[in-house]
Amino acid sequence: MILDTVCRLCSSCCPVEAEVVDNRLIAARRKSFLVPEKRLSCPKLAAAADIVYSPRRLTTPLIKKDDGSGFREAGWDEAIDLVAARFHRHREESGARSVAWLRGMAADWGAPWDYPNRLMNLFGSPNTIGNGSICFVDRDFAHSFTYGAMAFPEAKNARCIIVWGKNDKDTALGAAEAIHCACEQGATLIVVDPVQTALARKADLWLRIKPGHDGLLAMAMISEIIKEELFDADFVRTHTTGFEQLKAVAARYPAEAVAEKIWLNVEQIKQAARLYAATKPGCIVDGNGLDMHREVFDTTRAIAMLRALTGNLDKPGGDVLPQPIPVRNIQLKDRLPAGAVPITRDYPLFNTFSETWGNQVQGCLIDAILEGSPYPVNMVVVQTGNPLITMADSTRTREAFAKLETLVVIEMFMTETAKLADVILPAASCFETTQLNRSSIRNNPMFLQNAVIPPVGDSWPNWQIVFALGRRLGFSAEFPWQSAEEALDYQLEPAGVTVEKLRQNGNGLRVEEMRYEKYREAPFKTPTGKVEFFSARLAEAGFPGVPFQHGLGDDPISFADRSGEYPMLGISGSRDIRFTNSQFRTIPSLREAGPGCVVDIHPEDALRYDLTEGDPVRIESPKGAVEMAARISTTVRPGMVRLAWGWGEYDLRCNLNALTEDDRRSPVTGTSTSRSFMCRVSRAQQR
Ligand SMILES: Nc1nc2c(c(=O)[nH]1)N[C@H]1C(S)=C(S)[C@@H](COP(=O)(O)OP(=O)(O)OC[C@H]3O[C@@H](n4cnc5c(=O)[nH]c(N)nc54)[C@H](O)[C@@H]3O)O[C@H]1N2
Ligand SMILES: Nc1nc2c(c(=O)[nH]1)N[C@H]1C(S)=C(S)[C@@H](COP(=O)(O)OP(=O)(O)OC[C@H]3O[C@@H](n4cnc5c(=O)[nH]c(N)nc54)[C@H](O)[C@@H]3O)O[C@H]1N2
Ligand code: SF4
Ligand SMILES: [Mo]
Repeated sequence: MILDTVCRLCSSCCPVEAEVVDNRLIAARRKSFLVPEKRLSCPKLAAAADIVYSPRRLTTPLIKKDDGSGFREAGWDEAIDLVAARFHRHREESGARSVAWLRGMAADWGAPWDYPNRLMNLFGSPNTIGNGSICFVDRDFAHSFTYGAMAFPEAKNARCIIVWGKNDKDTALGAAEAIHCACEQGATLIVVDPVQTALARKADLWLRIKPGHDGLLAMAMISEIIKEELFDADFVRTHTTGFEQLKAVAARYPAEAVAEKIWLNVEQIKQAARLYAATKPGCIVDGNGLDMHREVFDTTRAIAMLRALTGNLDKPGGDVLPQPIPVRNIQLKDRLPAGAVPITRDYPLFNTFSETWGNQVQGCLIDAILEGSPYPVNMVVVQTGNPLITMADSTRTREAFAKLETLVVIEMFMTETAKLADVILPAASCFETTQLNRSSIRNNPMFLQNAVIPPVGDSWPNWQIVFALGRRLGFSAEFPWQSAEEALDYQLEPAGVTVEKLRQNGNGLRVEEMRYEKYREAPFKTPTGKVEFFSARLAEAGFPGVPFQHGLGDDPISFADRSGEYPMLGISGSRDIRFTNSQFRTIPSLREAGPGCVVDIHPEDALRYDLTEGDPVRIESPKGAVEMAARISTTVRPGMVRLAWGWGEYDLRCNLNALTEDDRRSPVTGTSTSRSFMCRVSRAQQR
């Protein structure tokens, strides 16, 4: 049987066809607008059955033994009872707010996002925390403050594409196909990346920027576009506000003033600005390479302003504003006690810019547990995340999780985080779960993620776990749904769509026809109704009204101020197409299909540190040390190393976040500077 669903093995949410025989997943294939021979194939999807039926899957609830010597198996009733009892106990002892719920990226950010928020709001805790301060929500915030929503690039129809801190070939295959397609039709490609990625090699112009300094590049491009009068004067006059303020600030960042600081030359910057401004339509594909830097907010705002200045906003082949699906917000935020203050209280604009995102600064959780700041958290439920590996500063993170009185982990595998749990609730995989992902709510068309096989063992889908816990906590009226379909139909009611209808439209359902230049009919969703080059809201809150109005803060690279001892610049990079964050290294078909955990190092540095290909390398920062095998490569510059991301779960010696810090956060979004850091390298003892 061939069944339509959405793959959620990574955040790309590709629509796929699953081949199922006797309730068993056999294989799955990506759908695409391209003819089959041109489609990019995904090794994770090819290994879907190996992942789903991995002998390492958690298949029954586990409860930590009283003597601490491992776990014992339990039934769902006992496990949920125990979790509910702990919720009650901690609320009685220290108030509901001492219980937090931490969400990783795996369950998606769409319709299921509301479920734990609803549960926690009813319970009385404002502390449902996501990881958006280091993933894309910080960028969403910057887009939203500039033109009211996060625009998405329509690369397929673009004549000029800037790929800025994104590596779709390894991270988002649908988007990569669109870029390839446009390039085949002659589009100009500009890549901004400190690393020579496959796309950078193919680009008409590759800007090998200094990590973390993209904001200065964007300001220099704005400066050039304004100076040379390459902007779209009509659009700027009619649809924007604050142009004169932007012009004044940008004038302080001409290419001549910034080029050297950001490792580029003046002509490259000017060429990028001119190419982008003159080749219409153009789009900018911004990515996670811009996140995890302290300046992410202003950087991404400046990039957003480039889109508006050039009139590329909401045009075919430009950056299009979404037509979101009107789903019902079921978070029940009004049920939170009045005046409940979240642990992320220092980031009020970020906490509230969107109706649904809520709190996203996960570092605040560690402060609360370890320092009782702003107040103590004693119990955490971790769902679909592996913070011991994926949060900045692993040593501090581990210390915090070890200190918790109660840790509940909802997981598919026995991760480093799960090992510390008091209760582990086994979760079903994406092929065993029906849900509606953010990619389908944010914009048309909608694709349903369908349960195409039954849950493996006694695992439960996330929705079922949250609903059952909600009922056990006394909220039966608020969690009446016995199936994902019932809940989804309720959420989808305002859109006039049902799960059944989505199933009948496995190749995508449009609630609304695609429209461009929507700002001609309705104002931008900003306070002034225009694109805001200057934001009064930010200025009132004490932040720069125009990006980089007060200059670039101190060095955006972590530990940059350490003298001499840590001379190399390390970047967290190279997501491998075979793996998602800390996942899948225990799947032999994936692990054995390519290199292990490697650090890319330039031949000159290899010579300096006496390293040859495959040698074990020790990389140290003031926070800790890791060991990875040397891969000698000119994809990185001399003086810089790129560390493979996500191997810490498989081998703690490779845990990149042992090197990163969370001490200096973005004042606006709480983002940690875990993308780049100063470090030193040496040959490690042979393993
Ligand atoms: N230094 C550095 N740090 C980073 C990054 C980096 O590049 N460098 N990347 C950052 C980014 S962008 C992100 S998004 C975060 C990711 O951080 P996490 O969200 O912690 O990422 P994963 O390692 O993907 O962990 C997901 C976990 O969910 C489990 N899981 C998978 N599917 C399901 C499911 O359906 N239900 C349940 N309950 N569990 C499931 C998996 O087994 C896995 O253990 O890491 C961030 N941290
Ligand atoms: N295979 C695979 N796919 C994934 C994931 C995965 O772990 N593996 N994770 C998923 C998740 S959670 C996310 S958020 C996305 C992320 O996917 P992307 O948005 O593509 O992000 P990355 O691959 O982390 O980094 C993109 C590029 O940014 C570059 N870069 C690093 N620092 C800088 C900088 O300072 N400036 C600029 N301009 N570029 C920089 C890197 O060299 C890299 O080529 O991928 C998702 N898809
Ligand atoms: S890129 Fe691969 S793993 Fe990610 S959603 Fe698409 S098919 Fe699944
Ligand atoms: Mo992410």
